[in-house]
Amino acid sequence: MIQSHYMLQWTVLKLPEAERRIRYSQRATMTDLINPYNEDDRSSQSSGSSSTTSQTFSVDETKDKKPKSPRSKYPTISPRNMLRKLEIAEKNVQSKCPDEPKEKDMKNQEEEDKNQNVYVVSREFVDILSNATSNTEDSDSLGSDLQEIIDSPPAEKTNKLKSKLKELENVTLNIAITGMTGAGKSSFVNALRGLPNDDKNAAPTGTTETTMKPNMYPHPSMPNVKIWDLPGIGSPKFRAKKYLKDVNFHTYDFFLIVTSERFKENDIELARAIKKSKKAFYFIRTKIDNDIRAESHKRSFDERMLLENIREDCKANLLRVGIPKIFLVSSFNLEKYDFQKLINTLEDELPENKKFALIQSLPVYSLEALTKKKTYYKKMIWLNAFAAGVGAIAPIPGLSLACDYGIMKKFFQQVFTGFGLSNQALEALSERVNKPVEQLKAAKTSRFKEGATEDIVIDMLSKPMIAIAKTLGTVMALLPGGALPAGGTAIASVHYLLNMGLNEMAEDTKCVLSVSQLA
Ligand SMILES: Nc1nc2c(ncn2[C@@H]2O[C@H](COP(=O)(O)OP(=O)(O)OP(=O)(O)O)[C@@H](O)[C@H]2O)c(=O)[nH]1
Ligand SMILES: [Mg+2]
Repeated sequence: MIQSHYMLQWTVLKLPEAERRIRYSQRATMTDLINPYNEDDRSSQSSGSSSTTSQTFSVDETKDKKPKSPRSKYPTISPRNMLRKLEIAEKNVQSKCPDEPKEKDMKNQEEEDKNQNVYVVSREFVDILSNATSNTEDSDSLGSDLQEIIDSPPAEKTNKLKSKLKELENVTLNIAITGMTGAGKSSFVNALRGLPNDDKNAAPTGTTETTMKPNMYPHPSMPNVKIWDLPGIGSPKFRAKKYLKDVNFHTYDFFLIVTSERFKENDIELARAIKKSKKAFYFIRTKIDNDIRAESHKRSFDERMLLENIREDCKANLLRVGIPKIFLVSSFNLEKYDFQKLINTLEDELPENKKFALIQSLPVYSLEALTKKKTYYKKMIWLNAFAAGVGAIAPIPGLSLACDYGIMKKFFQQVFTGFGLSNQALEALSERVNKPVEQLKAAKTSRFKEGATEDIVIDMLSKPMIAIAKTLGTVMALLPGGALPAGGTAIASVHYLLNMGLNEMAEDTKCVLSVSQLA
């Protein structure tokens, strides 16, 4: 007993020295250090201790084995033997440490290459989590919400995830379009909704039409995004304060003040009143295509200069409003001029949930718009994957994964409409870009070309590709923080499949844009 106590003390004292020597060789791991003490126990050890390191300590130790004290799990090993082991370990380490790559490293590399997807996704996961934890002030961010959900008790997780998804789906965004009579307000409303002016659901436009009261136009696929076509402000007796009261200004998240010429006194009046009521506003100089057309016959025509002149002219008119945000647009060509700049500005200034709604609701008019949308859907994938995986329903015979595939189907349908791949959206696009709709439809070649159906989801879940997806679960389960709850494999697999579907539909959209000559 006295001897074993002495040994214990020796070991404790000697460990830092052992660690120093082995670490000095820059090769050994903590498992290497632990193993010599655990050899007796290895069979009963948990899988946490790696057997690959055993060769480092290959000396036969049987003669050093002594019965362990029943009260202590500490090793009983003589100091002499301990040093011998360390010397051998160091020799082994040095002889195995030449600069050229080792077989094991190459294998690891191969494995890493093979699972490149896995690592990319893992990094993305870590990013989301670190954003979530570093950005605690931004209570609106999806990241921190997701973190909070991950941390909540298992029984609450599914409901919280589903309600977060619902919240994102139901978030309301009210956009007010105002400006002079005939400025192009209703046409801009239609453009934002991805509808041509002559669509049966479009806001009425034309030189004789006049919008007399606020008209609400829900977005065709996101009814909670509401675009309000406000009455014109052309009357000489215009009173901005009364106008704002009449149109119930509280309703709107921000105002877009549209003009097709110079901004006039009424525009300035209105902007100042909006500012006083603490709402955001942006100036839209529309019908830019008309200006370009009118000037393009001149020999000195320079489009960039013309746009710059219009911008400067607008600024000069709006000096009394401070530093105005002005965007030059054409409702018939959103892919041109400043429309994307307007969206980027709104994206910067809107709260997280609202910008989600805005980006999702916009028509895909260019590659840039597609990329932006795809980025938002990628963020949504985490939430959907967690919701589908954590709330796993009972396994379905024939499917290699138990998950709530209804959530997957809904996500795919959202992406399908969001990317403008539906027949209705392609018909509208065909009219705008003057290409036969059949040609646009033929550009879609993915499994989603006819729509995101339940059969596709079930088919995806039945394929052996799930095996690859499952490795994701393994890798992600190793991530620090233990953030993956039970069901991690399902979450990772669903994530993998949602990502795959999103990429396929993005490819289809690229092809449609290309046929439409928008990309
Ligand atoms: N070329 C071109 N024409 C446009 C654009 N926007 C609107 N127009 C045309 O301008 C005219 C008036 O457009 P509307 O959208 O009806 O204008 P409004 O501001 O809603 O008019 P009121 O409701 O009467 O105040 C229509 O003939 C539109 O086709 C544009 O960006 N480019
Ligand atoms: Mg109108």
